[in-house]
Amino acid sequence: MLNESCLVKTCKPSIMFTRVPEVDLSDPEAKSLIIKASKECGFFKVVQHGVAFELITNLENEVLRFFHQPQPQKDKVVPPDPCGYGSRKIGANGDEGWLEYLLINTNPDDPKSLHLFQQNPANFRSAVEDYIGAVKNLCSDVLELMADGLGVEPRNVFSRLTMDERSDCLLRVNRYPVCAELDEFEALSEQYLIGFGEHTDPQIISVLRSNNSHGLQICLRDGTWASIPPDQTSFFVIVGDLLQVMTNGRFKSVKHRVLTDSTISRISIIYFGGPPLNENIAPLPSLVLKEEESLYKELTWQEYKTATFKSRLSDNRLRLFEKF
Ligand code: GA4
Repeated sequence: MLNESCLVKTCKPSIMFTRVPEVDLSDPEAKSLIIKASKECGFFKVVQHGVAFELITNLENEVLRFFHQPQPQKDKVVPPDPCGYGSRKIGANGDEGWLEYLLINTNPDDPKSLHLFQQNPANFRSAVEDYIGAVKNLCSDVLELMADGLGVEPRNVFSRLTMDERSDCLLRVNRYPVCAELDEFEALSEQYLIGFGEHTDPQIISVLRSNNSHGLQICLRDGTWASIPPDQTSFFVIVGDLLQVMTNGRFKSVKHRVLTDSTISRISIIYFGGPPLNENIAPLPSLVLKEEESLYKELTWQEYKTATFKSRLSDNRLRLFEKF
């Protein structure tokens, strides 16, 4: 049965965002395009990214094999706290969505990752590790272009935070099943099923890849929801809360959500680049110009993360950092 709390009323059709900023990483203009997109919508697409398609399809196949197992087999993985296998419930504070997922700490020695890997064939572990290795570098390249484009030094001012061996990064794999009852329900009620409710990502940046399914939407600055056309060969970069703070509000962490695709199951794989837990996060002094004020106070990632995991998905968590 469809759960009413997952349904959202939205106007149909929501606008298709045909002008998604696109950045070719081999283009000398890449850094200025990234800066423009991060300021205007906190979201862009990366093409010519250098990640082998084979790494992506390998992981997608392993993930599908995992999700297609019988439910009791999947339930042998630890429940999400926050890492583990989860279904419908998102976080610990009452949010729900039409999905099942795996949340994995990118440090393979994390006890919960080990547990997950022990439950699954060796191929699963190597597919996860190879993918993380490649996307971690992509994340670092993008963060270095951001520093270059903003003119801040050193060049690794952002990327060192996600490349440290103590960096707190996550890999999330979501499967949004097709809902058979949805077509009829949509037609009757003009309501849509929420796969993953609106939220901003708390980390520095998130790097997302999905199969050829629809569903991802971002909230534009005027408050309209815009659907992102699928592109299974590219990555989408999402600016997170910590980057909004470090750039003193120049970059915007973008609100996004997923509505269920009524024709094919959606698989998305997201790498969340976060800093070490004890890292102090505050606006970079070189980005607080003389005539400007620092908009945010300093917090450690541990403090912000603890508060985040106590919040509801749609809460405005950045308020915790705000000075005024
Ligand atoms: C959103 C981004 C990541 O998926 C995530 C999510 C986390 C979770 O699924 O446990 C949270 C959500 C996310 C923000 C608010 C809290 C925590 C669910 C939730 C209700 C893994 C993350 O880091 O924050």
